[in-house]
Amino acid sequence: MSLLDLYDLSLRGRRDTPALDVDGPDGRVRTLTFGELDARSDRLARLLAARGFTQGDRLAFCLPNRLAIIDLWLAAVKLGVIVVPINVLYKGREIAHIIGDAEPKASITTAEHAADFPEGATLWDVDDVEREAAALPDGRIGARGGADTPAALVYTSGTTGVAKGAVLTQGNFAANALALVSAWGITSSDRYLAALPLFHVHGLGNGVQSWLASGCHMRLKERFHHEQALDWFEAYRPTLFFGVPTMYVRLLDAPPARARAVGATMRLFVSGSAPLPAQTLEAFAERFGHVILERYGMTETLMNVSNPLVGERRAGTVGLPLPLVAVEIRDPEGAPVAEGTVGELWVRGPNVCAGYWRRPDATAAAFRDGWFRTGDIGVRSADGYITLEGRRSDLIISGGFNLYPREIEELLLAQPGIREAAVVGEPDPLKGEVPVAYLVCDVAPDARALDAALRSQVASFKVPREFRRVEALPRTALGKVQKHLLAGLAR
Ligand code: MCA
Ligand code: AMP
Repeated sequence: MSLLDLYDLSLRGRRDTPALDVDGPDGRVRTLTFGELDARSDRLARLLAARGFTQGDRLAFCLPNRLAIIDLWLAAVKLGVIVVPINVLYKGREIAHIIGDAEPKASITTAEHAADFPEGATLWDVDDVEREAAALPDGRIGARGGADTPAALVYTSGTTGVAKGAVLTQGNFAANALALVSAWGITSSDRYLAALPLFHVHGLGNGVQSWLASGCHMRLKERFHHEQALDWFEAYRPTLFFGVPTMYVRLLDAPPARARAVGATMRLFVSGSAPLPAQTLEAFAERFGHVILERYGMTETLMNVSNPLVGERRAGTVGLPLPLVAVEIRDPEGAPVAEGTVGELWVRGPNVCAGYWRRPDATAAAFRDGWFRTGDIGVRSADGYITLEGRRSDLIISGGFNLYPREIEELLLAQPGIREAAVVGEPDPLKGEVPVAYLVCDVAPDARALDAALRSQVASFKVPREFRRVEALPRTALGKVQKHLLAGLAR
């Protein structure tokens, strides 16, 4: 099945129905129908084709949430072009890696982010592109792809400190959309408030795909602003919201009466990308009158497991496998473990990516006999609920954004006077975890200078909250740093 066939249920089947509200340049809300979105993306597809794009070419974007991302996503699907989303918080070296690896034919961005792109990258200003496309005729062009046609190359921070591109196909996005629409009961009557960034699969793979597959209405916000979020809920009266735990912690600041009123018109709050603390789920239920539905996924697999829409949403668990997704819990040798035994989650299904872009070694290491090794550690209860207990790698998730210590440790080691560095995640009530650095150095670390040096090189969520000096890093006999022992050491 081509993704366009699925989208056409909305783009053509609901042509005259209002589809999307965005903030217009004049500050007023602008409403577009599915038919208008179809025509806009036809025009953009025509422009891309005229500029030489054909099936399999990569088109990168580094943009805050705006209509242009919807246009370019649909245009790319229509042409079989592969979209490469780039986090707007990324700095020069992070962007240079993606551009060097994905080799996009062009990248669409704003003047603000253009300076962070490497020399030689072909950059197109988003406003110029939109203006030029608007002058072209609509009507479908291009080759509609199939289930195996790559649709996106989404970079995930690699354990080695080097991000790898997960090749997500049209079939992956379609399977994920259909699983979520059926599991979460999403219909054309829903109103989805979208504040997750569209450069990650939570916003792009779940939000945008569920919207297009169900033909519901979407209100797109440029980004989540916690001071304004409650006003958005009141103004738009959504029935559906997808967020990371940090957003739910922020929403708990809502005065009780306003929270109840928002809850009264909502149908479903979904949380994912990081663990939702049981206390947050309980406090939210108390305040908004809704039990948040927690689910689990990853960039490489889109969504795997979800608490049920109807039935018990069990705090601290991520629920049961989604339709068409098989989940097994296995031991380090790859053998399935007995029920109630902790092991690594392996998944298989039409949601799992085709592999890593130009990384046969990494692909071979991640897959075995069609199963994908998630690296997440968990346990399944007698009645099938899965609880995540940790990760095989030392991934840190801060506010729903992922970082691997190794990348930051390498940058710290390049700073003068630092002899050894270890970065670990520390619990934080708002962000879930924040990175902190333990340093062996010649003189007391200058936190401000280190902060500034790192901030110029990596996204702000990767910069350690604190720099703590230690005499030595605790190591095993084999020299591996024992990160769990670090917290007691700082002086
Ligand atoms: C955060 N910042 C941003 C954005 N988000 N800047 C521009 N655009 C954004 N979208 C920056 C702020 O400028 C600030 O930078 C810092 O982050 C904290 O911002 P603040 O407003 O204080 O944020 P908050 O209220 O704490 O909320 C943060 C957040 C953000 C909005 C919840 O963490 C977020 O959008 N998280 C979602 C990430 C996500 O979509 N993950 C899914 C990955 P400074 O520090 O310089 O001042 S996909 C995944 O994990 C799998 C597949 C899955 O299961 O979903
Ligand atoms: P990413 O690399 O951005 O795709 O992040 C995927 C990772 O986020 C998964 O491998 C999990 O470790 C984590 N994750 C996603 N959803 C949840 C959840 N509900 N609870 C705990 N961890 C989660």
